Amino acid sequence: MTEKKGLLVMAYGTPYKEEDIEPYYTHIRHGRKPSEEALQDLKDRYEAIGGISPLADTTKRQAEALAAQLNNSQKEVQYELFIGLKHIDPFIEDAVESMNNHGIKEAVSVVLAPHYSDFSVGTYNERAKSEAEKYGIEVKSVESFYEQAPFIDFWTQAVKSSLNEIPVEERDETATIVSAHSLPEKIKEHNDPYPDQLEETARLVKAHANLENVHIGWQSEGNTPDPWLGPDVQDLTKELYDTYGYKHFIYLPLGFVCEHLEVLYDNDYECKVVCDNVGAGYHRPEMPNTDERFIQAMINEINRL
Ligand code: FEC
Repeated sequence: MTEKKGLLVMAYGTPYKEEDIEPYYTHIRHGRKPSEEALQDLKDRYEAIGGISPLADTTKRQAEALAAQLNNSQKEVQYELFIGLKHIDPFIEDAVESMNNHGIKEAVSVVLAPHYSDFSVGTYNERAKSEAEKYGIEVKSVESFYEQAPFIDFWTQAVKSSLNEIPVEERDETATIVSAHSLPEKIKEHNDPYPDQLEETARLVKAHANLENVHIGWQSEGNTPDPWLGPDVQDLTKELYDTYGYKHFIYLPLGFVCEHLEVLYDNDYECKVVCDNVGAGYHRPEMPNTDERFIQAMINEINRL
């Protein structure tokens, strides 16, 4: 008989309409309302990418692709999909409650983010597990999938597609900037694996794509007084241009898994402005979205639980 399990897919979440921006931002800030100025700044960034982010729709498509590919890959378990978001409804807790209403007793969970930090994936998993305990649901969680061969293969092909946009004679004068969302530097105090995992991802993509000039940067840092992991991708672009005079920059924001505000604004607008100012070419390949290799990377980790 086929066993039934829950598949809890967790993601950041995004405002569905303009009125959602304030409560969403307040939730990100742990209940503290943003100032008028900070709120307007965020509204302006959403406006600049077309009003709302494609994240809500892409998260749904990614979760559905994962459920379908996972169910097609084996016959022993039938996975039922539940989506839980970190900062907007349906929240992670709503998804777990829904699993209980559907009679789920065992579940696997995955966060749509490749690298582990106690600050990011750790908090999603904790919220899922503590809610599941209330209902007696057993949840096994994927912690990361950045090392999975299909994931590295996706980014290897992606960087090659960007290199192909560059004239052959200028490829040696091209820098690849691998990045993830910055986090407060204090994560290093308890040996959080996040910075090392990004470094390892960059090493693997560099080796597989046979690249020369690979640099690691951090992006989208928060607006708080404490220091954040750096260098920031914009500062790094300027520094690299001043030092090496690169003619092209390829951005691989591979700590994210689809096009959303942090990629469409922080890379495609802000980094492009820096490239335009120094007269260098800006390149950013398509993000994983529902690519089969990206989905397979998560399945491989689910199968190891
Ligand atoms: O497209 C969209 O609408 C939403 C895109 C979005 C993603 C995302 C992913 C991550 N974040 C991470 C950490 C932090 C920390 C703070 C923080 C703040 C924001 C703000 C917005 C926002 N984040 Fe986000 N993040 C996205 C959006 N994030 C909007 C608030 C305005 C701003 O600072 O720009 C700082 C919180 C604080 O102030 O205390 C920390 C991490 C990820 C990647 C992993 C994941 O997806 O969970 C880490 C997508």
